[in-house]
Amino acid sequence: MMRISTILPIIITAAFCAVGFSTLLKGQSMNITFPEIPPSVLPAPRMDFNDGQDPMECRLFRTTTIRTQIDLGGFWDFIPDADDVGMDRKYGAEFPEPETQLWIPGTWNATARYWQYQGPAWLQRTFQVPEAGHMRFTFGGVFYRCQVWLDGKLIGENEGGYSPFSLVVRDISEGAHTLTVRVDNRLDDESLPKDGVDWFPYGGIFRPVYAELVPAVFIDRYHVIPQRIASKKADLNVRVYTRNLGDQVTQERIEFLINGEPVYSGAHDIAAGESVVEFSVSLKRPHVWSPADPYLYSSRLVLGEDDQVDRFGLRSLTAEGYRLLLNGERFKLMGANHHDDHPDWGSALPPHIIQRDIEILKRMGANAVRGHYPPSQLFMDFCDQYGLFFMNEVPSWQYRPEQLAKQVIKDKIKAQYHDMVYRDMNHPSIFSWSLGNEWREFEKSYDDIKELVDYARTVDETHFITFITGGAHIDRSNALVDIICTNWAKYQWYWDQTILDDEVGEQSIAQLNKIHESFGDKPVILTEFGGSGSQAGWHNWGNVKWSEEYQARNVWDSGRYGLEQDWLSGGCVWQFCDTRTAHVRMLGPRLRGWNVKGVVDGYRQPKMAFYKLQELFHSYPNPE
Ligand code: ADA
Repeated sequence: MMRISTILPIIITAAFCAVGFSTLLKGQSMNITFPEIPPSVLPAPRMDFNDGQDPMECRLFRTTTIRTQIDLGGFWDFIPDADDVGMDRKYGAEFPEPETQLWIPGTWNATARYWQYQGPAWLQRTFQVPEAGHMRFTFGGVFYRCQVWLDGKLIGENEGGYSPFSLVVRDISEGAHTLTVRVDNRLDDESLPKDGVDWFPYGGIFRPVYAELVPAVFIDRYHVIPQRIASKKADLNVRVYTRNLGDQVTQERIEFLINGEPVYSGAHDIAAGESVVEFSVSLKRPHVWSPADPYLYSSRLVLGEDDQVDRFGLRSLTAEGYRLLLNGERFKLMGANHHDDHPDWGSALPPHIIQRDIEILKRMGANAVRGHYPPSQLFMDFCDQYGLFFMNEVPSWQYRPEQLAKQVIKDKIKAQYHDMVYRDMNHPSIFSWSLGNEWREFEKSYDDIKELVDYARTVDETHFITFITGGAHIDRSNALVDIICTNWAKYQWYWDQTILDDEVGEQSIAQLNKIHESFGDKPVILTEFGGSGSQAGWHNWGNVKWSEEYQARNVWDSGRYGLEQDWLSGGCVWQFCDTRTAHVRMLGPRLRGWNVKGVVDGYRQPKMAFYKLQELFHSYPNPE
């Protein structure tokens, strides 16, 4: 038994501790505040007319009320093919003994076993078709090259990881079928993105995959394109992309509904193969979309025996000299660069992680996000719904002039650009389309850039078209685009003696100001600002490289400069969260093989820079 003389000191110490601790808690006055997420987005607005759940979790709403849909997500048999023998051995028809099962949507690079694997791999699953008919298979994103077999027969292939692709199979029978996919995540000098890109080339079927029974004449997609938005009326053009599997023109009735109300009905000839049908509608007293009031319209298009549901929003984004106007009012963009990346999920971000990222961005005070490639459609739906603009881009990242001069690369840029616009036209959150990022010595590539911009203008002229330059470098190619986008930081990161040096800061500012001197009539956006890495939790008194202090200071000084200049229309911090980077970047400026320039870490815990950015963004309110 313990004697009282022994336990008394313990009791006294414990009592002191308790009193001391509670006093400490009471007296605690931390300066960190947590601004609430704007009330307009909590809870997420419900839509009156198309709230049905998407069974594939591909969208925030159900995209059809007619088609039978089959979710092809789940466990697929998996085998890597490091010796690349699967084609010769006809794995498409005779799948070998699998090594394991992989959860789809998912990437093998997020599993312990295949963490580093880059090469071809094979996946297979069976599924049931409830009734015979024409079947359309849609893959939301397969990185990077793939071939697809149905019941041992090759039905199609695709290159480029970030846009969906569909394959149609006629007259599929009722019952069990097998889908086999070969995926290869090796990149090279002519891939898009190229080998050595500064993010991880996660391999796999990493976005939702599903099948649908479609009639012989069906809707591939439709775009609602605002022509004129005034306070009393908005004029809209509806463009329907149709597929007719027969070989004759057929006549079909088209009905169009907005918020459940029929607004158009007409008969249209639908040509065999792929074709486009257009009609116009108008809307009284339009409710415009903005980050402060992200109002969405619901719509449904019926074509004969098929239908599709989608949302759209109405907003006008224009430039008046260097000023950006959103719905006629001055607007500054404040955001973060976002990669599809998470230590546990890799590039296959599940819906709840996407939603949380969006809520963290809103809490930060952001009204925009930028990506190096199109994110998932679910991400875009969340941007629409929560009120975040998205600066969309194709992953033509840091090509050298010799690469940009190659027709094969330009054609891939054009193809991915087309697919990006085709998928995302209806999202009011789309701010701009970018043809690429930080092309090297891009002044040598004028003719190639002109070819790409000319192409982009044939695809869509209703959004800003741009490309992004590094380090505030500009030349005559910038005159070709609608807004000038540059990546810039006040202090350097890649220099040996990385320091927060005033002289260095003044030089960077002088370089940045040259943009306004040369292109005073165009809006300028800092597409990446403040990029500095920090090891989460590492602090010191000296503002030393890799410390949270260094990062916070560069983010604050670069961002504040950007927001204070009347001629600058805002920017996006580089970057939202820490991200894994390509194998070739394991050493040198990448800590543990990660690009640690996130203002939150990989698991989304805040660093000092997050709070500084939050303070900055919340002190520059945009008009409600
Ligand atoms: C550039 C590039 C980013 C990233 C960044 C960095 O700004 O656009 O993708 O590589 O540099 O971290 O250095």
